[in-house]
Amino acid sequence: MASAKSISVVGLGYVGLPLALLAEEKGYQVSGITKTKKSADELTHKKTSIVDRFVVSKLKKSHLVVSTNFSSISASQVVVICVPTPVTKTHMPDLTPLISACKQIGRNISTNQLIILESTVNPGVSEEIVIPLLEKESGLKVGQDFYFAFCPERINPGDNKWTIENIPRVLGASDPKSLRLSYLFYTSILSAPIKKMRSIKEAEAVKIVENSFRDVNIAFVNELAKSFALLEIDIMHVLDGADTKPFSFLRHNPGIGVGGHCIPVDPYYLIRSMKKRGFSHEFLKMARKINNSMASYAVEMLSKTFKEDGLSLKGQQVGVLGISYKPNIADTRESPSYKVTEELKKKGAQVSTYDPFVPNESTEKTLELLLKKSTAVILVTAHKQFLSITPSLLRKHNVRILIDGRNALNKELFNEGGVLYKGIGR
Ligand code: SAJ
Repeated sequence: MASAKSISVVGLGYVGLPLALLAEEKGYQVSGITKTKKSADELTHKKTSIVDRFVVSKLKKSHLVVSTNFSSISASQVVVICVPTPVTKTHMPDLTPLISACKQIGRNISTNQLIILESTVNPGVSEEIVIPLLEKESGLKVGQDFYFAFCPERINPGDNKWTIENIPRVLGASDPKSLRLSYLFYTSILSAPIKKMRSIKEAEAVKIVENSFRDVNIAFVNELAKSFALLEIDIMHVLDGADTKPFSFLRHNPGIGVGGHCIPVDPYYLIRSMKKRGFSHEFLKMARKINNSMASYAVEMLSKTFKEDGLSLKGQQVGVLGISYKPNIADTRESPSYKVTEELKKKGAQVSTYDPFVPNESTEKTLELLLKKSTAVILVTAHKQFLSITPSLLRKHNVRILIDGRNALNKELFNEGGVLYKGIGR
């Protein structure tokens, strides 16, 4: 790759855009390919909804050429595929964006090119779907005419410590030359260590394992939260205690649900692909069930709290604080806020929403306007702005109940301040 001068990045979202900007910073000529003319124009005019510090600063100075046209690929030595691999509403892996990109790439591959897949897929997809598609469309043979590697992305949106440049990576390839070329490419742009796996399948499995690990650990504390609530034990205090153990305990926190494009999605890739092979991932499925139950658990908690006052949730004005899935970013994918809103409406509540990072989906323009309209609020996303909410602010607007879906606020302060506080497991 030392001789490589130009690369193409297919898919310029949370994964592709930082990669394209980093490669440009390292001296590559980069052409970006995106799905719609609208997003191509926005990026060409240096506009993006991604709030990542690296992206915002680099995009302004970049000479990135962005189009929807795949023909630019033939002039690149390296093509990196970073298209989304979501799941459908019924949690089935949705490979259509990947398949459509591979068809177009296959039609534009030139010999000796290195094709790298970064999108998360379950073990086997590269060799059973992606490579055959590239070979079929191009008439070329992997390992001889072109080269292929899989390097799962590990972007952590909003994280300024672990960035695209310093997060360690794993790499798997279909043959020694593909492994060598892809290793050379990544070492030319990353400062982080790169672990060479023995096969593509192993590299595909690494990503699924690390995100399923997180999902099951979150489900573990979510189940504990439900049980400790009945024991009137504050789970956050218990986790503070467990966290004093300097080894073999990795803290996770209970919450109102698991959102994002990775954690709630990746386990389904393994669940679905292994079901086809006759194996049932009971543990992963149970973890998904527990995490998906937290939104209705929080709404049920609110309903019970009104009932304790002889009131019904039906007809109440409830404010939902936060739409995005994670604090201080605008990404709403798989956010539990949608389930919370749906469950509230099912129980007859009038719902207002406010998220400073997602104004176009918020029903209220400001926090004050939401509080004015609400008798109770549910915090779904621990945005910085919400951490400064005080009992007096809620009382000023006659908000009497606070469901803290992220255990982000001070329980004692609100209870002593005349607002009924309920957390998740506290
Ligand atoms: N969540 C909990 N409890 C926790 C941690 C997270 O309920 O203890 C919820 C969050 O509120 C959010 C969801 O889970 O709704 C996902 O949170 P996340 O911090 O895992 O955020 P992501 O989706 O940005 O995860 C990324 C992932 N990075 C990649 O997939 C490349 C993930 O692998 C990382 O582990 C994670 O960042 C991280 O460590 O922060």
